[in-house]
Amino acid sequence: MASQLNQEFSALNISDVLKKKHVGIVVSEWNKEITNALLQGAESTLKEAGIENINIKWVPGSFELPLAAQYLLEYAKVDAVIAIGCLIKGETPHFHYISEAVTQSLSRLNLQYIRPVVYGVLTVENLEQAEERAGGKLGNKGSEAATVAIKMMQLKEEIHNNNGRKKLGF
Ligand code: RBF
Repeated sequence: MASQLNQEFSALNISDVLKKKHVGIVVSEWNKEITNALLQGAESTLKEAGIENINIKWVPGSFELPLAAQYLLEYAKVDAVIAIGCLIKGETPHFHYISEAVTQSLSRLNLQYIRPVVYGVLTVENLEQAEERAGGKLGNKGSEAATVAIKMMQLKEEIHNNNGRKKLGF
């Protein structure tokens, strides 16, 4: 079943602007069969949009995603970062602590660096729910995260260029 975001994505223009964009992906090794499927989804969606500059960095677990994202934002050339992880509630009593820390920290990076840092972290009850969202019947949330990154980069271009008015000096 195609997700709403992916349906919208088909209507997006593949522009020259997007081809020049650099996107970072930070991805967690925990539940690697899931995160790898999410990564494949994200990568192929970016490539379909014409984005070839993709910098992928693996981290040990979801808790490490915000710092790795910050490394990319600070030390590499990236216009957006996608964070991919999979937290399974049944497997960790730390679930709430880790998911809250990751969510808050990634959220903060968006505003700190004024660039999209997209949340592609599954927070699910069990492995079955994760599989459904990593290329199963509920789509691929990695692909959706890539669509969000593309949309936000386009939004920035649109507002930044301000329909040409800025160039006229008004
Ligand atoms: N990281 C994940 O990405 N997903 C998990 O489901 C997950 N479960 C964990 C369960 C326990 C008990 C611990 C200690 C860590 C877990 N982690 C998980 C790893 C965590 O994100 C981080 O890599 C480590 O805590 C080291 O900072």
